[in-house]
Amino acid sequence: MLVARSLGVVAVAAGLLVGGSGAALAAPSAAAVSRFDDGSFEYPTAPANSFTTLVSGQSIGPWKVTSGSVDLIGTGFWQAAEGDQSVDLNGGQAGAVAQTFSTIVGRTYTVTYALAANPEGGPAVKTGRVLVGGQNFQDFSFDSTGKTRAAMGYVQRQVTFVANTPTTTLGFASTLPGAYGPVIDDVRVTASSPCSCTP
Ligand SMILES: [Ca+2]
Repeated sequence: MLVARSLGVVAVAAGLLVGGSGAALAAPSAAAVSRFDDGSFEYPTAPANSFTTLVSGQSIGPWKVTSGSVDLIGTGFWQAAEGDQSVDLNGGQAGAVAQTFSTIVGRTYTVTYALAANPEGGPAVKTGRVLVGGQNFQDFSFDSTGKTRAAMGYVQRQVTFVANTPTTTLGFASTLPGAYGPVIDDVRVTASSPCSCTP
C-alpha cells in the first residue's frame, strides 16, 4: 500500500511538472509548438553582405523551408523591412517557408507582412501567395521596377484568418520560377480581441 501510494504521488507530481513546463515553453523548441516567433527572419544569422540558400526540409529559426529553395538575406546585402535580414522566396527556384504555432479555435488572427522583391533580375513583377493551413489565402505581387537593393520599396500587406485548429501553419510561397523572387520580412501575427471563441 505504501509503495502504491508513493507511486501515485510521484505520478501526480510528474504530471504537474509536465503541465508546468509545457505552459512555460515560450522559447523556440524543435519539438514543441508555441507562439508565433521571429517573423523578421533575424535568426540564424546569415553572412553579412551575402545570403544563405536553404532548401526544402531546412529551417530558418522557427520557420521551415517547405518546398524548393529560398535565400536568407544577410545584413547589408539589401535593405530589410525590419531588423537586418529578410527572405527571398526564390533561392535557385520557387520556394516556400512556413511556421506552425498555437492558435485558439474560433479566434480571428491578423497577419501583416512586409513585401518587396529581388530587384536584381527579372521578371519585373514577382508573385507569390500566403497559405494558412496549406490553403491559399492571398495571392500577392510586387513590381520591382525602379527598386534597388538600397531602396527595396517595401509595402505592408495584411491577411486575416479564423483558426479552426489548435495549431495553425502560416506559409509564404513564391509562384514564379527562377532565382529572383518576392521578398518578405516583418511578419506579425496578432489575435483579435475580444475573442468570440466557442467554449
Ligand atoms: Ca528582418
